[in-house]
Amino acid sequence: GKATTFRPLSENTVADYVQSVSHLAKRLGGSKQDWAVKEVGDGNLNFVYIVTGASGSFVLKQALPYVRCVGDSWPLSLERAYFEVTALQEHGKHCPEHVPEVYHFDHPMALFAMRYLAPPHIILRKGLIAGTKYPLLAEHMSDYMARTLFNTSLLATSTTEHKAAVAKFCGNVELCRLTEQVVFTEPYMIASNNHWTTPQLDEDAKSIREDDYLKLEIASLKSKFCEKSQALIHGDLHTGSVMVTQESTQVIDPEFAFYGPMGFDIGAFLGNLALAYFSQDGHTSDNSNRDEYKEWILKVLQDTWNLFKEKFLLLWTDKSQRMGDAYPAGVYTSLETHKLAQKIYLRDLFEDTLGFAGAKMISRRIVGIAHVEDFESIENPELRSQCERRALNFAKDLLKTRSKLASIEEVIQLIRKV
Ligand code: ADP
Ligand code: SR1
Ligand code: MG
Ligand code: MG
Ligand code: MG
Repeated sequence: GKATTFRPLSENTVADYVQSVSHLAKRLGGSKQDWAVKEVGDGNLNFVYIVTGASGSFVLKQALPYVRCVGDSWPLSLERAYFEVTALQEHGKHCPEHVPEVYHFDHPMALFAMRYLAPPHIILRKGLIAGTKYPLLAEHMSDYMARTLFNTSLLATSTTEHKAAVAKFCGNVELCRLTEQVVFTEPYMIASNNHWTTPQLDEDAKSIREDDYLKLEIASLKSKFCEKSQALIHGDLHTGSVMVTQESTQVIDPEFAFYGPMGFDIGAFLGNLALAYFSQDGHTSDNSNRDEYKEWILKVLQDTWNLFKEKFLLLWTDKSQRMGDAYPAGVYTSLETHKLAQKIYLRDLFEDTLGFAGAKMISRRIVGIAHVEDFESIENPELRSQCERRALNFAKDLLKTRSKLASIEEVIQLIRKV
């Protein structure tokens, strides 16, 4: 029967577990002997199994009480599975087109089952490394971010609802603290988790640890990350958390979800696009010219922000959607005040977005603990470090000049200048 205490599964025991949950077994069809189980987890934290039967399939994801890529020396709460499921369901309510459906949740086992995103779905980061274009990417990601962020903010909800939701997600403190540690703290000090392409980037890493102005920018972003309960954010929205085909875009892996600043999600996505851009020169060994592809990445970056802004404002302008306590209709009666409020809100959000984009790029991805395949797959360390240095310099510029950047087009100009 169903377990009531935690037990880690393996490829060998998943089928027994599934057999004990009749609605899951039914989804697969046939019986246990016909089911195929394959562990495919390539993330840093969890175990992911694809389970297929005669007439159906699903993905089963289980959290273990530690960080997978480090081992049991770094314990991590099993409750992350609960927060991941809760966020998938909440975001799925607002944006079912871009969030996989959850079929099953077993709280004591810290596991859940969801829709299997079958091939040709591929992790976006891998598609970007391969040089594949996704024509609907900006349209879909702007849709996902505008709807999930707007609808979980005080622009759409009452303070009663909002406070209850904030309180619930405060329980995800261990994952928030992991981000505080690896994004906002360790890259700016000597820490055993840090690593980089050495010796090429030794001086670059040192200059980050000695840049007082940069550290103060990071301190204010860290405060914002910890204090600003603006919306239910995904919390780990890099290009490894998005699966794509030419027609479909699906956002997975919101285990870091909590009520935080919207700019942390938008910045994570845009920052990771910028990392993909700077890594392209390391992926020309197949003699493919990536110049046109680099332009496409910049276009996605630009379109994603501009479409996000347009869609977010459209939601805010629609009276039937504007039920939140932040701007009571009785107070903001004139169209002019309403427009001014929107302008200021989006201006602040843009600045947060650029700050978090820079912080994410620097931190884990170049000098911190968790690097990205975009750069790691460049075998030649000279070439890799040149790409990484440009990304690092852009990120630093972004952090320091963001308050003066008036549009995403100016950000693109900055990228081109590095
Ligand atoms: P982690 O939390 O460890 O990062 P992820 O949720 O990112 O785990 O999943 C790890 C990998 O498993 C993904 O990169 C993807 O290849 C695969 N995966 C996860 N969810 C699905 C899904 N619903 N359908 C197909 N593959 C999936
Ligand atoms: C131990 S740091 C692991 C990183 O991988 C997760 O997906 C998050 O991005 C986290 O920062
Ligand atoms: Mg992941
Ligand atoms: Mg749509
Ligand atoms: Mg994860």
